[in-house]
Amino acid sequence: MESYLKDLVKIMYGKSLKDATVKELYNALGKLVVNKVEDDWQKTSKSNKKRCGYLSAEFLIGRMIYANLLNANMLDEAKEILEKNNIDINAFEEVEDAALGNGGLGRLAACYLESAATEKILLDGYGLRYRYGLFKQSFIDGFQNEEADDWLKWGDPFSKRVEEDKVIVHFKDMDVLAIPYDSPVIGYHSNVVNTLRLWQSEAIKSFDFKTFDDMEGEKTALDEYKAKEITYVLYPNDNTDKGKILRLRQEYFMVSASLQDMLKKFKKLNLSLNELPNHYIWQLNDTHPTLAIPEMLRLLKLEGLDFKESLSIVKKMFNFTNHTIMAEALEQWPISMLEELIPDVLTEIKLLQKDLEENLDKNKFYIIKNDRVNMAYLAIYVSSHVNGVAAIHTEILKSNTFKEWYSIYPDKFVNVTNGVTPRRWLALNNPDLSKLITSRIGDGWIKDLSQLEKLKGVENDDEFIKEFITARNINKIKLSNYILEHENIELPVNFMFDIQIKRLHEYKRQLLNALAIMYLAREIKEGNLTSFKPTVFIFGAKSAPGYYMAKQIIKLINTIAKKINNDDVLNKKIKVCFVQNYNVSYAEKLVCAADLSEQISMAGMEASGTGNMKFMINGTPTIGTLDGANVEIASEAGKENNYIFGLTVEEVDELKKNYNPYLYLEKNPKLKKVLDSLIDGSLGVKFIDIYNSLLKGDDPDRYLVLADFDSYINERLLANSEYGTKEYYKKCIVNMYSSKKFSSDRSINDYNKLIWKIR
Ligand code: NBG
Repeated sequence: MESYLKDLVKIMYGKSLKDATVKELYNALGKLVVNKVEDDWQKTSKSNKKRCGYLSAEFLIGRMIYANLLNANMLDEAKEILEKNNIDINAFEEVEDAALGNGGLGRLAACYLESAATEKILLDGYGLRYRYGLFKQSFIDGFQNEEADDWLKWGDPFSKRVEEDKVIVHFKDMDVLAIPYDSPVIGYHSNVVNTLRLWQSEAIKSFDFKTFDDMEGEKTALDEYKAKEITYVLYPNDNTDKGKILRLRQEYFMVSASLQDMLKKFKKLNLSLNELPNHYIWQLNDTHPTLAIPEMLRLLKLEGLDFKESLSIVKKMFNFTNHTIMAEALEQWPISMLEELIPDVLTEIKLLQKDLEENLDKNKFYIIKNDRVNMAYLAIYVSSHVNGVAAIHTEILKSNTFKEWYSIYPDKFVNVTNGVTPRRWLALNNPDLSKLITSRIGDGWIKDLSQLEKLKGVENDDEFIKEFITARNINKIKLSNYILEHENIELPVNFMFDIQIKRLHEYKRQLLNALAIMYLAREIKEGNLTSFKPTVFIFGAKSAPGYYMAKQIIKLINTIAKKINNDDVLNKKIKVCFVQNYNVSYAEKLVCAADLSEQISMAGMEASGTGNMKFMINGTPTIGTLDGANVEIASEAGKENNYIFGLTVEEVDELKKNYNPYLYLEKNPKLKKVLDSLIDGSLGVKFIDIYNSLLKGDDPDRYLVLADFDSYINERLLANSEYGTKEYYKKCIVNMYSSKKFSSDRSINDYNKLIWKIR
C-alpha cells in the first residue's frame, strides 16, 4: 500500500509523501480506497440480481475517509504509513463533513447503505448532489448565524462523474441534464460494494458560441444558472416545505433521473416490462421522493403500456417509510404547482385518484382534495408496504395518523425499528471502549452486534468497570479539549456530562432541559441542593433558518449558559455549553463522552430517534420519555437501567383534551419563578415569545413542557445522585451490551425479510 500511495501522490501532485499537504494526502488516499474496492464494485454493479433503490432527498454521510478505510480493511496500515511520514491520521479531521442531510432521516439513510453493503444486500442509494450542504452554524451574540457549507472544499475523492449515464429531466419550462456522481458504498470486510448515485443538475447547452457571438452571453449564463440552481442547496427543513417551487423541482429531478436510469439498465436485460418488479424495487424515504410513483407510470406509458397494466407493475415496485406524524411535514402539493412544472406527471396523479374512486369509498379516501395532492396518501395507496420506524410509531400510524388506511390495508403496514451502524458509532468513534470489548469477546461484535451479549455479567466485574471508566474518561478528556479549542469553554472532566444533541424543534423539548437547568441553578444558589454533583449540560442543535421559536430557544440557552458559566458560585456545580455547528463528526465525539443521554420529546412525537441508540451502544443511560425507540431501549436494557419519566402517549392524549398550563405553576411556585425570569429582565434579555408559547394562545404549551416538568426534575436528580457510583456504571455497561437490536444491520435484515425479499 505504501508504494501505491507514494506513486499516486507523485502522479497526482508531483510530490513525495513527505511534501504532500494534508489535502493532497486525503485525496490520494481516498482514490486508493476506491481503487482497492473497484473490482468488487464493478462486480456488484453488474450483477443482474434483484436490487432495491433507496430514494432519499438526504444522505447525511459525514466524513467518509475513516469509515471507508476501516471497512476496506486499510485503516491500520494507513495509520502506520502516515505515522512513518510524521503525519497524524487525525489531520483528516479538517476535512469537511458531507452534510447532505438535515438530521435523523438523512443519517439513517447513510447507516442503511453501509449496513446493506456489510450484509451483502443489493441496496443502492439515489439522491441529489447538493453543491452546498446543510448550512454552517455559528453563534453571534447567542443567536444562530448561518453560512454556506462548502463541503467540496477539500475535493471529493470517493465519487466519480459518470458522464455516459447522464439523462435529461423534462420540466414544462425547461429541460435539464442530470449527471450522476457515483460513490462506492463499502461494507465492513464484505465483497459487496453498492453504489450511492447522486444527481447533479446542469444546463444542456452550457456554452453556445453563436449566442456568445450575438452578444447574448448573459442569457446563456442565466439559463445555466436556472438549471444548476436545482441542486444548489439542501433545504434545511425536515418538516416544512419551504421554497416550494424549487423544492418540488428538486424532488421531481431526483426521481425522474433515478427512474430513467433504472429503466435504461432494465432494458438491457431484454425482458418484458412485467418483469420489472423482479429486478428493481424502491424504498421511498419519507414523502419527498413520492413523485416517483406517478413518474414511473408516466415512463411506462411512454413504453406503450396502458394505465391499468402500468399500475399493476408499479404497485409491486414501491414501498414507503414514514418518519414523522407532524402534520406540517406530511407534504401536500398544490395542483397548480404541479400543473406549472410537470403537467404529465399530474395527469398520472389524476388517473390514480380516479382509480382510487373506483375502488374505495371516496368520502373516506383520497389522493387529491381541495386542489392539493396528499403525498403520503398517494404513497400508501400504491405502495406494497408502509412502515413506521419504531414499534410505538408504527402503532400510532395504525391507530391514528393513517387509521382509515390501516383498516382497509392491514397487511401493508409493518414496523422496522431504526438502527445505527456499529462501525461508525462504536468501533470508530470509541476506540478505547472497542478495545476493551474486543479484549473480552473478540472483534466479532463489529459485524454482529448481538455478540455483545457475551458480556452479560461483566457489570459485576470490578476490573471491567474500572477499564470502562477509564475509556469513558479518555473520551471526556478528548471532548473537553476539543470544546475548549472550538467553543472556548472549559469543561472539567470530573463533571457529569449530560448531553442533548439533535435538531432544534419544540417537540424535542430542548426548552424543558433549559428550564430545568434554570430551576437547578436557582436551587443551588439558594442552598437547597448541597449534594448536587457537578454537571455540564451540553447542547448541539441547528434550527431551520426560518423557525423563529427554535431560534429563540437557542438564544435562551446561550443566555443562561453565559450567566451560569460566569457565576463563580454556580460554575462550581453547573456549566452549560451549546456547541456550534453540530454535525456528524461532532456527534461522534459527543456520544462516546456522555454520562447521560437526553431523549425528552413529548410522548408520541419522536418517531424513533437514532441518537438515543448511539448513546446506548456507547454505554450511556437514557433520561427519556416513553417515546419512539426509547420504549424499546428501556425494554432491551431494563427500565431500571434508564431514567424514564413523564406522560405516556395515552396520558398526553387525555391531558390534551383539557389542558391548563397554569395549574402546574400553582402546584410548583418554583417553576413559576423560573418562568417569570423569562420576562422580568433578570436574564438581561426578555423571552416574551417563549413565555407566551407556554401560557398563552389557542394551544398553550403545545408540547406539555410544564406538565412533564416535575417528573423530569425528579428523574434528573435521581440520575445525578447515582452518577459516579458503581450502580451507575453498571447501568452504563448493561445498556451497552443490551444494544444489539439497534444495529442497522438488524434493521436492514428486517427490511429485507419483511419488504424487499432480495436474497
Ligand atoms: C425523523 C424523526 C426521527 C427519526 C428519523 C429517522 C424526519 C422527518 N423524521 O425520530 O424525527 O429517528 O426521522 O427515522 O426527519
